[in-house]
Amino acid sequence: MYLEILNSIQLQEQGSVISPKRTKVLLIVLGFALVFAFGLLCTLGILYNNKLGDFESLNEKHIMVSKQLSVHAINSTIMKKEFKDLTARYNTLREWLSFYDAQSCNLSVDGWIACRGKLYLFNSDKLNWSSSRDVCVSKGADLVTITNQTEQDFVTSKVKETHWIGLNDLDTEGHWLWVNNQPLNSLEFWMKRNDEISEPDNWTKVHPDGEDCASLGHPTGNTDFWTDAYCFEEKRFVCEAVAAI
Ligand SMILES: [Ca+2]
Ligand SMILES: [Ca+2]
Repeated sequence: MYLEILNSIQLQEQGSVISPKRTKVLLIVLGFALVFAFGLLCTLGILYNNKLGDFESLNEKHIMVSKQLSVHAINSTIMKKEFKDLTARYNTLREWLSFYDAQSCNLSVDGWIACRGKLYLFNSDKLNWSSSRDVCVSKGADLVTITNQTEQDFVTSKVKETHWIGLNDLDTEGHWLWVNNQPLNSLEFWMKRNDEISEPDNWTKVHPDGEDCASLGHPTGNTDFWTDAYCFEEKRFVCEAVAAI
């Protein structure tokens, strides 16, 4: 715009003599143009400074978050290593305890196995849960209660197929009680399924009452976990007694 005005003046100077009134108008227009251009430059400068401030602020946050992420990554790596070491030590100790049990748990009278102050009887007869319990009680014992990992490892090491244990939710669905009336605590060994419902699933497809008695293992699978099953099913069972019989 400024150049156009100058060109206009030059052309007019070249072509004819400019009147003072016209010159004054042109100077006023030129003045406004300069003021407008200056204002535009100032506005752009202010906008630039604002954007620069925003950028610097974002840059500081970016650096701070990057540092925090680095710290978390380092902490995560350290925790993973600690967890791996802990797992290795746990498995070593667990194997040692199993080995110790294998050496120290001895066959006692009438097929009972003495282990850690308890007596266990692994019955090969197949009975429903209630009758299994009756047999145990008749021997001064009860169905086994499993209260720690070592006991779970010991019991499962002795069975090759599913066995009844002393756990049920016969009175209240989902409220599992041991035969000594102790509720099942957080230590449990229910079978976990990744893509299906885990045990206990109170399966009702075969019988509408669902499954209310716990057993070691599954009729078609391993025995190192628990499943709930129909109490009328006939299975082998494990008796446990605290005192010598
Ligand atoms: Ca149930
Ligand atoms: Ca089940």
